[in-house]
Amino acid sequence: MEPQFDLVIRGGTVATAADIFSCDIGIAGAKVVALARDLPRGTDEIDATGLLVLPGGIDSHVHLDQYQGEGIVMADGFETGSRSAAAGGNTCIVPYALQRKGQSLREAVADYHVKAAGNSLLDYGFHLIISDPTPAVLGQELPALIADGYTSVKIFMTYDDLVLKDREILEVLSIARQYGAMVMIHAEGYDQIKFMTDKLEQAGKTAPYYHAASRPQLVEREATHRAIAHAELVDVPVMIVHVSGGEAMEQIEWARSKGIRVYAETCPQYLVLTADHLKGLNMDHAGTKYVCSPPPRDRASQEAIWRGIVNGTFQTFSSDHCPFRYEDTAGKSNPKSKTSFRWVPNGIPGVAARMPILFSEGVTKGRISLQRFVELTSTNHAKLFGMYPAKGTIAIGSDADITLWDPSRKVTMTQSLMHHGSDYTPYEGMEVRGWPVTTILRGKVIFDEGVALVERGFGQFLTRDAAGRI
Ligand code: DUC
Ligand code: ZN
Ligand code: ZN
Repeated sequence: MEPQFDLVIRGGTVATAADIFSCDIGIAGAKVVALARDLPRGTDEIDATGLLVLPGGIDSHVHLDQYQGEGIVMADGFETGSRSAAAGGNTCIVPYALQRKGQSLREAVADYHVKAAGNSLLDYGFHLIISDPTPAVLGQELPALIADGYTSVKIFMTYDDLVLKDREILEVLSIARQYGAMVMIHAEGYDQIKFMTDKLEQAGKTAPYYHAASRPQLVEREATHRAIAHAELVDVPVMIVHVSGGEAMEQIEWARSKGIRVYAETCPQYLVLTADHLKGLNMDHAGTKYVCSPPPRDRASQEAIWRGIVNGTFQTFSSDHCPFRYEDTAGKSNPKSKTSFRWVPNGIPGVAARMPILFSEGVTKGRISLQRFVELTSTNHAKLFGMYPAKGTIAIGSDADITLWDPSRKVTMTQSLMHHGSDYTPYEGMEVRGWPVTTILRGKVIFDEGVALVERGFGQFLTRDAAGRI
């Protein structure tokens, strides 16, 4: 008789956001079809004894092959970026499709489909970055794209090429409310950053370290407050992304106490890096390896972020993978970046390091439960971005997107384990305990013990439901 299951994962400890239990998992085709002890043999078998069996990681904040300005090239496209994500225990990523000023939003989406098609190892969707909310974008393109399953957008309160005026933010929020999209907001204020940057440069303070000084926490706090006020006025939920410290958190917590629906994301760099990393071991330019926005802060901020991870202020933990090469004139070492921090491309790689860092610092060190880890790294991403329950859990009928995790493996993180296109990792030398050993997407082992087992193109584009609530 033909086996009933194509794959049985046997003997592991299954953890979802809700539960921890011991059972086998029966997979037929791409789906989980049985959860029970002592399942009959499948065509293939994986012995997961001693391993955790987790929903595949979902990283809802990664940048791949994204336009960054003349002469700058992102270090990962969809192939290397998704491979790095798979190495880090992820099965699904949501990068950005960026609209350039003057460009139609549809055209931007089409461009990013071309970049991704046939390249991604992982399933993927796109958030829409709106930089030019013209009447045509707001009136036709955005509503149509949301209806087509692009149910989230990102908007910026800073950067010359991306910043929206307050009135434009309100208009985008209003469309999101009408059609059920989630708006992710980069909350740092344009004018304050410009003012500080000019003053620092005039004082000759141009080294990478001054990137952090040019956008102190109050810049993030002010913009977070303003973003929340806009959301309150329009009466629509928003997500404040890459929250870096206690000051923005206080705004978010205050808003929640008033019943305003604000979601919040944080990232590994705000747990394990500080602004001192931008000093680059006294080799000035090496500090550019850590330049990202918002910048990493200080120990007190790290503690504040932990508080938010533990107490529920944060719903998602994402990498904000935004990779550039260091030894590259199209990356961190572009000629202008030597003249001032102003020109250093903002972003660091982290899609492979995200889950190991949170597991090790959070679960292994006893700060958070395994269920909370699953919620922060997978389930809540699926819920908020319209992919649940196909993604983000282990349940009968869900996609068999599963990460086998060795909770006791000790690993020293190093560049070669990241499988990304950057020539460095900001987490070089960091010791972690707990590591993803096998990544399974729709029932197929795609990455095992450091080796990719599928070709590029295995990943499928996901149209997503309307933004969810948690
Ligand atoms: N914002 C991001 O979300 N990623 C990298 C740079 C930035 O400003
Ligand atoms: Zn951002
Ligand atoms: Zn980002």
